[in-house]
Amino acid sequence: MRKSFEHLIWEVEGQVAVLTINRPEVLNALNADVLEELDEWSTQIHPKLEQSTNPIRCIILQGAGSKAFVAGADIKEFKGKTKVEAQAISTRGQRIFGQIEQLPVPTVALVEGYALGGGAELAIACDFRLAAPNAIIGFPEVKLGLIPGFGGTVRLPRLIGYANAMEWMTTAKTVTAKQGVDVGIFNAILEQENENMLDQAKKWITPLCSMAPLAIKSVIFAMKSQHNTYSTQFFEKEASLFGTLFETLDFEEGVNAFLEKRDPGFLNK
Ligand code: CO8
Repeated sequence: MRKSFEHLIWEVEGQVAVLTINRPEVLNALNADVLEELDEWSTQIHPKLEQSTNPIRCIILQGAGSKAFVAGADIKEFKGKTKVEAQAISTRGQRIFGQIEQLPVPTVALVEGYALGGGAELAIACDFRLAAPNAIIGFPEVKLGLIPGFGGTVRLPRLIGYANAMEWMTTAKTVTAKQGVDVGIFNAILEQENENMLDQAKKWITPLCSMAPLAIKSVIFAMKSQHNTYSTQFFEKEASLFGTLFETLDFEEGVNAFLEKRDPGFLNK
């Protein structure tokens, strides 16, 4: 595997590996380069994790800094994209997040600060989600005249139920750590004030790392094979609708409003 990435930090310490998305100046937003690196990383790490000599028992995914896990896809790269290009990016992101979802060891998203849009979609492609006290998770795409495009419309309803998912994605609702635990999107809140979040996350996964590795793999495999019975048509529909919205005036207005730091005025066009 590539020794170093530009925007990803990959560290293995004993049984636990940590992948850090490292663009804190833009709240770890996923631009084309980050997606490329996530694609490379997830493709290359999978066969290594399958090997019986592999020491890694759990992977923690986090964002650099305490302000954000990932604040979504990089909105600054949206401008000027055609419907076809946007659909292709959506399809690619869906595939990459699918690769992450299919990794053969447990994955844990450590959510400090914002996990929004594509960031929330990355978190829900992981097996577990741990919330820092400042965690905020949600799907604000409709504020940009968009919908989730990296599998969110498919995965979220399975995780928090149809009605909740519908409400979140149509109202851009975001929830706190406590609300997120109540609805089941977060497994736990890391609440020790004097200890950093990563150390607490490592403690949380200790039971996972001490169980029989082959049994854990089998649980994951059994659960994922029933949970991931998504129809490819669902993803295709999401990507197609996502792309189509790129040709609307509401999308143009939503993105301009974000970039100009003002509220959007939508036209229904
Ligand atoms: N993309 C690009 N830049 C971002 C993003 C983002 N998603 N989020 C934050 N930033 C940048 C800001 O522009 C700002 O940069 P600058 O200093 O140059 O102005 C910097 O990060 C710090 O952010 P703020 O100043 O805005 O920090 P605040 O604390 O005031 O606000 C928020 C934090 C609430 C998180 C705010 O930044 C925000 O609303 N961000 C956008 C969140 C969002 O809408 N995410 C969803 C994006 S759409 C998506 O993810 C779809 C997934 C499928 C994509 C398919 C691709 C084609």
